[in-house]
Amino acid sequence: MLISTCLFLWILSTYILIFTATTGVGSTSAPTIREIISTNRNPQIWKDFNLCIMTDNSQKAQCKHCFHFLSVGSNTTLRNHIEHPHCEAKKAQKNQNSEAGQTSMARDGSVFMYDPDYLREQFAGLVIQRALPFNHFDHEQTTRVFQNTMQPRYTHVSRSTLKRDAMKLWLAAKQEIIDSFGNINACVNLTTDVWSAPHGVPGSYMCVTAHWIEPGTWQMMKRVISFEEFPSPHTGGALFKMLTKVLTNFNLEDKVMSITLDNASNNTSAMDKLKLKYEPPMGGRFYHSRCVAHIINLVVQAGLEVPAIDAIRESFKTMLKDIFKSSARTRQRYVKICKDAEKPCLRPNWDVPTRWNSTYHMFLSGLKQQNTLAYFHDVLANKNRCNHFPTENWVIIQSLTQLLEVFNTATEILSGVYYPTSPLVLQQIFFMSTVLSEYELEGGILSICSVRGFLPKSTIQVLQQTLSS
Ligand SMILES: *C1O[C@H](CO)[C@@H](O)[C@H](O)[C@H]1NC(C)=O
Ligand SMILES: *[C@@H]1O[C@H](CO)[C@@H](O)[C@H](O)[C@H]1NC(C)=O
Ligand SMILES: *[C@@H]1O[C@H](CO)[C@@H](O)[C@H](O)[C@H]1NC(C)=O
Ligand SMILES: *[C@@H]1O[C@H](CO)[C@@H](O)[C@H](O)[C@H]1NC(C)=O
Ligand SMILES: *[C@@H]1O[C@H](CO)[C@@H](O)[C@H](O)[C@H]1NC(C)=O
Ligand SMILES: *[C@@H]1O[C@H](CO)[C@@H](O)[C@H](O)[C@H]1NC(C)=O
Repeated sequence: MLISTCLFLWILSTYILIFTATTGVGSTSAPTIREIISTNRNPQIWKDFNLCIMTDNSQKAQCKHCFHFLSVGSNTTLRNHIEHPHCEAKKAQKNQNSEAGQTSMARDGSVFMYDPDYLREQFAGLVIQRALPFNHFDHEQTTRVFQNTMQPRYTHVSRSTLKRDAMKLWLAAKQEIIDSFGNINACVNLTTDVWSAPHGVPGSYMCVTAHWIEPGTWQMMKRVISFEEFPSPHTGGALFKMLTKVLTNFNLEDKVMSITLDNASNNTSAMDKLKLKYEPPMGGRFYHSRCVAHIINLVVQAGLEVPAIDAIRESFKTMLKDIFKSSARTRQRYVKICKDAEKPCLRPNWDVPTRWNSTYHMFLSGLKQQNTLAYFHDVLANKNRCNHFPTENWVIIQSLTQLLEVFNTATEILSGVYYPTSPLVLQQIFFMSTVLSEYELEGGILSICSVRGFLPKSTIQVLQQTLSS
């Protein structure tokens, strides 16, 4: 009883809110309610209506369920509104053939209908989009809160139900893509790579992304169409089988213009097999694209492995470790120095071997606090707590970071997802090779530690080869 009273109050307050909203907004030409007056007209009819005096002094009947205004003149109209029914709220109640009071107003004044199936679909969508666990709603307390405060007819949504709903949504979305590929009159480009799960989780997965230009709108579209376990060994044959499966399942066998992947021999053999099977357009000239970002990555990795550069990186890392990783007290002293000087105190981005951009970001965050780092490290070194970090290393790192910046920018631009990247490749390669040539000509700062040939001429040629392949 208490619950239904609360619910009633809640619905009532919603009504009042909406009511004030609608009357408050009434600056348009339509008259709004000025006063609700009592009436002793035919109570059989008027139990469902309020008799209202409007701002233009006319009288209107307002339906208590759907808030529509009707003329007071016709008893039949009023009766039909409720009994026939024309009233949306009454209709909804009838469709649900349930106890009265289950429909209410939505915030925009339309009729709100509680639909458990719709709710579960929304839950599934929420769980997918926000990457929530399937058991997110699977707790009796959640159920109780929902039932007591929002919807008494809410039923418990268990983990298995939610999983089933999510799978249903996924299948429907997949089918939609498959159907649209069936009808599309355009070429589709695929991008694929193999992804290893983070440590602790076994297995590796292959992800395939599709890009195409939607013929009607000229919009570039992007969909991840496959994310499947791809156990090693990642041989060319296995890769070929996986890709064939994806192409067949997605109606794409005669529509693929180009497939982009890392430049590796396994990938190449798989591409050759696919070419034989599908005889792609343009004699397959564009069928196998080698990922430029991956090649840039290889180039920079090779550059960073040059012993002199590696030594600089290691000494920089050691310097950071002296400050941030030797002891908590040392770190706190450093933080205090930064605070007193009103300078940024950034935690270093430690580099990881597989991502050269982590080295770039480590240098970058270090350079942002160069003065404080250099000062404090000198203090430590003067107390013989660590070795001196040579001042010229800072200069080299500055120069190196500038050089890496152009590669980082190119990688970011060419890794774009929502715009075509192939028209940008030439431009970015031009930027990179220009900067490299400048460094080579100047000899510049890098020659201090005799790292001339940091990136040999051949590297530039490799970059330029990408264009022709
Ligand atoms: C292509 O080869 C590279 C390097 O061997 C590998 O990392 C990548 O995952 C391969 N791509 C596919 C789609 O198998
Ligand atoms: C509507 O019903 C009331 C009471 O039954 C009656 O007095 C009134 O004349 C009716 N109005 C019309 C338009 O029929
Ligand atoms: C598809 O690939 C072709 C050939 O590599 C390229 O010219 C085109 O821009 C690509 N289209 C999209 C939408 O990525
Ligand atoms: C390439 O294929 C060979 C087997 O043919 C496999 O041992 C190797 O791991 C594969 N390389 C990559 C990078 O997947
Ligand atoms: C480094 O590059 C990877 C992709 O190669 C990217 O996902 C990551 O966000 C980059 N790191 C930073 C700090 O920009
Ligand atoms: C791609 O790989 C092949 C062999 O795996 C190599 O000969 C070729 O130079 C590479 N191309 C680029 C642009 O790196």
